[in-house]
Amino acid sequence: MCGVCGCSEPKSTSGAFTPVQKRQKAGLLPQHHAHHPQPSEHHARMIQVEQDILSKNNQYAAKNRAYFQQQGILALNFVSSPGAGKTTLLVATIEALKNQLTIAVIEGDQQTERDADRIRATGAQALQINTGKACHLDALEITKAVETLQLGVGSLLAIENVGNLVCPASFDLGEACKVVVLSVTEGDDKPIKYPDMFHAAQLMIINKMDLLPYVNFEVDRCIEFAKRVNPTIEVLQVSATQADSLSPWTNWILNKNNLKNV
Ligand SMILES: Nc1nc2c(ncn2[C@@H]2O[C@H](COP(=O)(O)OP(=O)(O)O)[C@@H](O)[C@H]2O)c(=O)[nH]1
Ligand SMILES: [Mg+2]
Repeated sequence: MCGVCGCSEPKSTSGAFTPVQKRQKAGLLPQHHAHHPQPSEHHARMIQVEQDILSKNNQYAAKNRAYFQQQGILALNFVSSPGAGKTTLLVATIEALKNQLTIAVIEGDQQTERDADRIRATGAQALQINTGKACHLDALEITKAVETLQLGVGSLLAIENVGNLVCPASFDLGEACKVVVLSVTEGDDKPIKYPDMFHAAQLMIINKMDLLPYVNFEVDRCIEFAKRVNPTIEVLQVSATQADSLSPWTNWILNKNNLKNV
């Protein structure tokens, strides 16, 4: 649960203690405050904090975008729930395109260097950002990562966001577009359950198509749901583990890469 973006305290519906209450009981937070904000006051403050965070983020995102445009770098922000296959897809994409395009990757995970190691095994540059408690990457983290990476003019920068279909939708990183990866094992109703993410994305990749015969997932219904929240969303169907299924996706990238120079 994110401690940064305003979604940090869940409502307890079961009567169980919320995380704040647990920390209060453990003596890690004060139990009593001199001033208890009224719910409306608290809500207004939360909105103000969220607006301040997002406005600051947008300033860094605009700087990133200007830099990417100036350098002819195509930056794509990959979002999905954990395990949808983002890293597998990126590894396969690098293998498929490495003779045509220089690809560098920024990896976002709460902990570990595992995904960056998987990318580096292909020979591509990768920089891991561990977000700790936070459930998304922000634009300043990308600014700093780009200062560390040696991105060539005209290269592709793939940003793998933290696995989460909620918060990364709100954070512009300066990317050309968000690519949402949804695997068939997650259910075809995710676009209407997490509409902000599917609304924010330009492309939905339906992944793990090889598993379609074994799961209850209707591709047409999924696409209809996605278009309900985002009528212009593009859709591709792939299996990241099957290289011969990837050409619609690699063509999409090459086309996007050419468009940025128009
Ligand atoms: N069957 C199948 N498994 C896949 C596919 N893509 C990814 N996986 C598996 O899904 C799991 C999670 O993949 P990963 O790339 O780590 O997901 P991420 O958390 O979105 O980066 C791994 O066990 C992958 O091997 C696919 O197209 N088909
Ligand atoms: Mg990953």
